[in-house]
Amino acid sequence: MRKTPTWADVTPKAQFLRRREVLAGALAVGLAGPAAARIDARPSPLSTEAKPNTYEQITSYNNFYEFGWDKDDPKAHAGRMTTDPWSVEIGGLVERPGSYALEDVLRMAPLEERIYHFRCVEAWSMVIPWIGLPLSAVLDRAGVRPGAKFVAFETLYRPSEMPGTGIDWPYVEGLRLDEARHPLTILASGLYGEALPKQNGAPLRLVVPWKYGFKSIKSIVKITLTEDMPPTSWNRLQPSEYGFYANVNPAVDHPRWSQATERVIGAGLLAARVPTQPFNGYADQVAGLYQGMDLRTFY
Ligand SMILES: Nc1nc2c(c(=O)[nH]1)N[C@H]1C(S)=C(S)[C@@H](COP(=O)(O)O)O[C@H]1N2
Ligand SMILES: [Mo]
Repeated sequence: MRKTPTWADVTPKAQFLRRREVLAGALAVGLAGPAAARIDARPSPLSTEAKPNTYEQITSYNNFYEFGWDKDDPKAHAGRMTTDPWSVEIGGLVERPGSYALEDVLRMAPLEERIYHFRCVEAWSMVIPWIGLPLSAVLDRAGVRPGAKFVAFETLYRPSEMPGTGIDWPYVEGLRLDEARHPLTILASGLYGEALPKQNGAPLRLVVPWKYGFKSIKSIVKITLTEDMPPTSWNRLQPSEYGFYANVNPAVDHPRWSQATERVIGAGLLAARVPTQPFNGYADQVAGLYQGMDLRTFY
């Protein structure tokens, strides 16, 4: 049987060494429970200074439609999804296509700076302390071939463990290659120093903090480099409402609601909504990717 990834695989090395004294043996991520597993590693310089939401908030208010339409469905039902063993098939326009075991994917980047505190936004917003690695490191390891322009992602499709209906599964998403290579684009394998909870997309999910939440596809089993723009689930379902790019843009209303403000999860139900920032506050880093594009047309 394949070995469960250890702290050494998913947390910065110094942090791992410090924690080893504390945990005294409870090294396997799968064995360390929520209470045992908090770490306060130094976050990547890409991180926001804002205070992260609580573990409880991050893991009980989710969208993962394979498990139902309500925000509490993923926590209630994702537990039945088997995530070990796990492998990711990397293919298309790459030099080294193949099926990569999760542990090998997690080792594709150095262990420093694995903690990223990123804002995520939808009609609501949270700050989440992810553990992850740059997607670019994985793309480099697979060897992107000339001609590749997009990266397509696919979620596990296993109806026996996924009771959700209403979408043409599997969930698929995509990024332009330069978006995929941007240092803010990570593959997350954990949060708050623990292996990723299933409702958040265990064992490996995308995080693209300047885009609306739905781009950040969960429980990834397939990554394919393509020449053509790949299909995406929400665009396929409702093309007039969801485009390929899905950059956070408060100036453009969704056809059925304003996108100008967000409810900050944890601020209290009576707290005023706050203005949503262009590119979710990451404009300085990513606006250049879209220079010359009309972001009202390419939404
Ligand atoms: N496979 C899959 N990935 C998914 C989804 C989904 O339904 N299935 N929902 C998306 C949506 S709409 C959002 S807002 C985010 C939510 O991520 P979170 O629950 O970790 O906050 O996951 C995205 N990734
Ligand atoms: Mo979403």
